[in-house]
Amino acid sequence: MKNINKIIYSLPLFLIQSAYSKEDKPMNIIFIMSDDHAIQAISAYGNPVSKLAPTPNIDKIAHDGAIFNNNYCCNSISGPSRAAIITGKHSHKNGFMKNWAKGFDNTQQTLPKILQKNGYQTAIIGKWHLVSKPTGFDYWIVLNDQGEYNNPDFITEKDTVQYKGYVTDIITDITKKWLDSRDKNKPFFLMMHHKAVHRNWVPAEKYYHLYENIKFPLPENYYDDYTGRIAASKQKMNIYRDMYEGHDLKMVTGTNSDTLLYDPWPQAFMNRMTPDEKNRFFEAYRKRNNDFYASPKNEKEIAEWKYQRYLQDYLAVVKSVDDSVGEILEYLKENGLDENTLVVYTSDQGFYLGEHGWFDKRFMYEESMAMPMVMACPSIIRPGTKINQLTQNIDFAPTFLDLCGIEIPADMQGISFKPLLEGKKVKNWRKYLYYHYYEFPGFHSVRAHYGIKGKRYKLIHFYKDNNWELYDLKTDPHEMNNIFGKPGTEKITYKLKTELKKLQQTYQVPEELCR
Ligand code: SGN
Ligand code: CA
Repeated sequence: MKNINKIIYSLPLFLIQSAYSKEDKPMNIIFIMSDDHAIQAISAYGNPVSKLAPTPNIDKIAHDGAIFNNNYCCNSISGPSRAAIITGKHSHKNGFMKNWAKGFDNTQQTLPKILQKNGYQTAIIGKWHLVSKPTGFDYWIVLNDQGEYNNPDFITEKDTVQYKGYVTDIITDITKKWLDSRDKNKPFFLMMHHKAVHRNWVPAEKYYHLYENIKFPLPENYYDDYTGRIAASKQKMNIYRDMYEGHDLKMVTGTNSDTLLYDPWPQAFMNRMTPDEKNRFFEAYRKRNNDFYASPKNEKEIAEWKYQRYLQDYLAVVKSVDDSVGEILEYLKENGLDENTLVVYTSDQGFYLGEHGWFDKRFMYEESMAMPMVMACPSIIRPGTKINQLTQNIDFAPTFLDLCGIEIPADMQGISFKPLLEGKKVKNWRKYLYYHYYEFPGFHSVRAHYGIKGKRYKLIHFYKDNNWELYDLKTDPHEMNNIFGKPGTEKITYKLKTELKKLQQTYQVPEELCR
């Protein structure tokens, strides 16, 4: 197949088409990625929270295809995860290590560029977040930085245009229009990147009330005191301490007030709404906001009230993303594209929904390092496939190339998991993943760290302060008990440190980035 592709893509298009037998028809890929969508908020993963706020369309992909149960990012933050996805390389290799970095070097080799060279039509619609201009795409229309929920701006090669409406719906509409107008003689690779579910979690108007009466279960470690975990004790991503009451929690100054409490970025929120939209927004939250002021509350009650408000909004935002996935699946079916298109749903990283008392991500702990991922394609994936091996975002690019029958460049660091999708047994699949977070100082004050993750144990090094953490995920799945240095852990610590060194050598992590 590799060689066939090399030959046929150097032929004129009409010859390419006739050269493929029906089975050999090149695969299309729709890569749907949202932002900050936690595994806990996807019902296919079965978490109690998601049972109260199900995602039937994302679940349908899992049901018809594969669900990844051990899929992780290499650096839990937006730009770096996106750069790892399109390059198949760890952050230090693709150069985009922090959101606050200078722009992504867009002259380097990327997945869309390789696909484009091999006859694919490529497009990106939605969040880009790599600062420099998207390259390797025949069509691109991207949000400005994080983008806005209401009446958002979109940037194209030519100009910046404000669209009317709710960002998730707009991205879906633009996607369907592009699918309609694309060159139907070519296979396509489409990246559809939602702004949702990113902070500050503004639901679509039709969903303002969706979960207002639902009480979500409080994580058992909501009141974590971070004993034995120094970096965790120094973060600034606590729901009850660090969330902005106006901007994030939509709290107002008093009974019947239409003035938000602290909102440092009105330009990205309130100022995007028309006066009528603003009125409807405050009306929708009025009863709940008045109820808050109706009786005095102690600290604990406020902390739990904030948790509920956060989840109600977050999950209402998820609902629109799930609707969007449903629309795309429907579109593929109606247009006969469902058999030969790989549909992927994932998120740029995981997210905290109150575990450890947190929102946001960045830490190598499970909730933020894990990325949800489901994918379907009837011609290659059996319904109900479960992938339990350790996979990582650096694997996506090599896997997609492999699925398209295109040679994987030797300098990509990820591994193709195509055989796993096909249900094949793979001997010697990797046992450990490498992780490295760099953005400190930065938002939420998470110290830089690197580490190694196996299925059972995780070793983390906060290298600036030389603090180590070790977790046994089997006995301590919520990573509350740092056992580094405890009697009985000598052997596993030695083993993990040795494997960690090996990974740093294999991936060629420069020493100066580890101190
Ligand atoms: C914004 C958010 C932060 C978030 C970063 C990075 N603040 O700065 O809470 O950690 O983005 O997120 S906000 O109030 O402006 O939304 S990322 O997903 O893009 O990496
Ligand atoms: Ca993100």
